[in-house]
Amino acid sequence: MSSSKRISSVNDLQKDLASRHKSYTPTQNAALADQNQADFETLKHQGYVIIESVLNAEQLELIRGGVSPLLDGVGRNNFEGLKTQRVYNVLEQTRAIDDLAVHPRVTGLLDKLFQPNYLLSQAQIINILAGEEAQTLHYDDGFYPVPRPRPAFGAATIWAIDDFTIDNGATVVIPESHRLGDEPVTDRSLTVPVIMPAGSVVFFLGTLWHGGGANQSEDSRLAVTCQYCEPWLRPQENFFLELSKETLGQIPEALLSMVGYSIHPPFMGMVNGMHPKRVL
Ligand SMILES: O=C(O)CCC(=O)C(=O)O
Repeated sequence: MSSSKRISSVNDLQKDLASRHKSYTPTQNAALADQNQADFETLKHQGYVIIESVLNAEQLELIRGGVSPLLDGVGRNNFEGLKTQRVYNVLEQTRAIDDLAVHPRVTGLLDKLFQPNYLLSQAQIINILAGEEAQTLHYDDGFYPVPRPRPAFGAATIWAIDDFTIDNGATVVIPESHRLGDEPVTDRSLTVPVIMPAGSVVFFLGTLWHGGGANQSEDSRLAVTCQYCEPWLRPQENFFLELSKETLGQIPEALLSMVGYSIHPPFMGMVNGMHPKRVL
């Protein structure tokens, strides 16, 4: 350590190193800050918030054009969905969803929920085909083995690229279920469908019970999902092995931080005792 400052506690150490590696902080205007605050109030109460019509038709076409060619086989089990197409390792294959992953309506909420330098846990394309059955209800941060009720360690977005309708497989959620204890929830009568027009996003806490809906229509339902977690947890996707240097050179700075090129002070994420961005 080059600093001559005396470190007497871990807290000092955190402040010392964190001051050298600033967190990524997006700039905010007043209107956006008000929207983020209103969204956050709804999120805290319901466990989810629907943010309508964020993307315009042109943006939707660009996303559809980028992700549709990647759609291939269907899921390996009924949880992934035997009539559902899923694309993993999306960031290595297309730039079409970068803006969604770091959208200010999303990061505004993540900034309030998590510590600085929170991480992207995974990104996926989910295309629910006609005839798919309802997915098993679950909550997304359940693989962190800490008893409930507890704060959310993760959060998710599901972006509607097609309209989400009552019968085409719209995500279903159980309002306020983020407060429940450890007892599994299987009662589907508690669920409500997330009906929203294409270009909208539902943001929910990692503790909220939810699932993909049954697709009883004749069309598919295309969505992009990003999950995020606290900066001191292991993300689901191993971006260090997935993302090439070329990709890392192309993605926005906020996303670079989210895929692990950031520090949770003092040391989590370090490479050879230093900030991981030095490797690049
Ligand atoms: O596609 C959806 O609506 C939800 C999917 C989901 O929750 C999951 O696969 O974990």
